[in-house]
Amino acid sequence: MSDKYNPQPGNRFTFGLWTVGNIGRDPFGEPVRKQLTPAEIVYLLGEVGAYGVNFHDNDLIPIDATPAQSAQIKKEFKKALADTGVVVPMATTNLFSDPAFKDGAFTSNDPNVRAYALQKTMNAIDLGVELGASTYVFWGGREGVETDASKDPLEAGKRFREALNFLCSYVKDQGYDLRFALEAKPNEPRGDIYLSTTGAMLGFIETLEHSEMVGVNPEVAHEQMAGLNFLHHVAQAWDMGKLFHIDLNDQAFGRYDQDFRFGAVNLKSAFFLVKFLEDVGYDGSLHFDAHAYRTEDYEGVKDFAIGCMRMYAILKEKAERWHADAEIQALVAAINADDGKTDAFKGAYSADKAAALKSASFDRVAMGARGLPYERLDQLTLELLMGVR
Ligand code: DIG
Ligand code: MN
Ligand code: MN
Repeated sequence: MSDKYNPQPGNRFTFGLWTVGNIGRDPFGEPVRKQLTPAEIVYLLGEVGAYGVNFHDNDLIPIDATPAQSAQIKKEFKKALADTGVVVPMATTNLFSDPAFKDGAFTSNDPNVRAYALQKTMNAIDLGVELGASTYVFWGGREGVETDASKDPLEAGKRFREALNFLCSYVKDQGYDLRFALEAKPNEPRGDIYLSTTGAMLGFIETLEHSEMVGVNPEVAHEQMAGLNFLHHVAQAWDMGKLFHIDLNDQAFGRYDQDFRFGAVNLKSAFFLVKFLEDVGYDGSLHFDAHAYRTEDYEGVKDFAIGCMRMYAILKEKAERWHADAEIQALVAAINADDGKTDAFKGAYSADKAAALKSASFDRVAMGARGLPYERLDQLTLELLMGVR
């Protein structure tokens, strides 16, 4: 399938090395695909038409690599970037795989682990900036507990804040053009992960010394696995000027973190998300933090990657058609009609407005009796999505 929905030059679609490079290991099974090198993954992304590639430090440089091995890997990776034109918009640190982080990194009860996590992150920030990253993601996969007997949540929050304040200062001290994006998840791999939703992250960011350089990286699956409306979290982040990055994928409610192909489960919510991002003019990376089914070979992995990008392009066109659909727009106008009777009360508070409002009369019964055509609007929206209008 190659048509106008396949990725076009100038797209902002990105994939992590760990996504299309996922070898299919799961808690109940061994890998099903051979490990590709970082350079081979870049060539694969170039072949499918992606704009960018992201990485955890150890996706690129193994934690036990020698300096010579590290130099060779970077040399091959940089050549692949140059050969394909694929760029590196985002980098992040793996603070969740090594056993040292089994009880967290920045929130670990062991001060040596906390210090090591800072050291590892500074080195990973240096690596990300060297390769072109302008956004740095923090996903605290191990920052949590299985039992609250093990850690004081207040102390854990203070440790996390201290680490981020230190790292923000490091970035400013180095003169890096880099912004931090915090990624929430409610659980997995820990029984409970601190700062479990994007909303919690937004509140936490306001407590940081350099909050202006810290935003969020919401992930579809991470709000949906908790049964939350992902769009509402993204809208709140955008409203606060904090939508610095976004992880697109899909997820069935009440399941482990499935990281499915974008739009593969919740087509309707994917549509409203794409419509929102396009309506507000979000111009950051469209990062597919997802991976192919374990059943796939690498041709199937390419199908997965193309499918993610095609789905976004198709839903973007559907959003344009939604805005151009006369019947839909007539309903939207009717829903938002304003008879002007409350104009005197709008805007900032004043004592006069309050007095006038307190003496105003409202027809409560008529307001309650008014029919709202949401069934028809939703049906028309779905019929547009299904291609019958
Ligand atoms: C999982 O959703 C996390 C890790 O893959 C990574 O740290 C982050 C970057 O998008 N997402
Ligand atoms: Mn995920
Ligand atoms: Mn993610």
